[in-house]
Amino acid sequence: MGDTAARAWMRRALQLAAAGPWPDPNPRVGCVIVAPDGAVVGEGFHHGAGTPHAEIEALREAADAARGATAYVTLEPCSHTGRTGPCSDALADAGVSRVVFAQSDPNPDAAGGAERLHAAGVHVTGGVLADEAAGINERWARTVDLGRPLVTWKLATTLDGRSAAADGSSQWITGEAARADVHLLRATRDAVLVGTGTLLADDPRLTVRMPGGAPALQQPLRAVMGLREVPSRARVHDAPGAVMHLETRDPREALDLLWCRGVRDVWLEGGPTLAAAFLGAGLVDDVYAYVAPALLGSGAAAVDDLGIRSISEVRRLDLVDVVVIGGDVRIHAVPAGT
Ligand code: AOF
Ligand code: ZN
Repeated sequence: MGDTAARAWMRRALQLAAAGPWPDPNPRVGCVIVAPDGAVVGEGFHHGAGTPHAEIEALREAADAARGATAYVTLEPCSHTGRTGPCSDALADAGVSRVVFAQSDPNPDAAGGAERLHAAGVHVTGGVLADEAAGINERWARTVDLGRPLVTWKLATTLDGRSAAADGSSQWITGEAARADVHLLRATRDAVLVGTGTLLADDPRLTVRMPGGAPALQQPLRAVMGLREVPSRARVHDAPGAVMHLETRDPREALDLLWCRGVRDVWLEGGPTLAAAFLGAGLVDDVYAYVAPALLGSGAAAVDDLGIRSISEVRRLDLVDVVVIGGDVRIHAVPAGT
């Protein structure tokens, strides 16, 4: 089998994988089953946690034609019984004679499928387009490594670093285009998190509202953390769907509760207290700062005291990109060294 052909089939499997959902507790995986005469007999991709794995979808379509065929899978077929059974056994039982996969499974519970297939007499080749496959599941792999959801902190400030005026009023520091951009980014996450302080002060809805009033494909979970009560009249209850109240002040505990609920990519819009708690605990993975060319001269910063007393202790971040949005600037940065 030529490497070029294997890569071409793997590209098709990667296209299928990309149709899967993110954020999700599971990775995005695609599978193509090809008969010895070069005919595609089955295709599938993983539709998210709790649904059949990509290989199972493709095997169902292939039925008897899987016998003697080659399966191209973007992730090493699993060896474990989780929400679904081991794909390595299903491939071997269906009589697939060769399995080509891209990325080894970084999840230690599921890894080992390659050896299992090999032991069952199936020819196995790994590492074909491994970097491309890893690329589409980069955020997923980081959540597996960290054992917690990723956290993106969003802040809006004036040029002089103020997020609220001296009287506490804080709405509309940035312009409409920047606010629309926030909604687009919120839509790429599976939870929006604020503290009870922000909830009581700003009464946010925490929903995704698309430009022009277009319906959002999916609304992130609305989550509020803190020990104060969430008033039943709060606007966060206006939209359909659940509001999760995380009754803790501990960011790690809040993330554990979200993780158990299947959340993997959190959009943090809390006020200065919550921001300081997450930053202080090293639990911020991405920062989006919207900076308006405006001055307040007094008022609160976006983050409370981080305990830094000297410039030698300054917390540096690596710049990812800077974009002008309407009359404001958006800076994306990540903690140095990530
Ligand atoms: C595969 N094919 O399409 C996917 C795999 O809880 P489960 O049973 O869905 O298992 C989830 C784990 O299986 C997930 O963490 C990852 O290691 C692997 N995902 N494996 O063979 C697939 N989605
Ligand atoms: Zn599987």
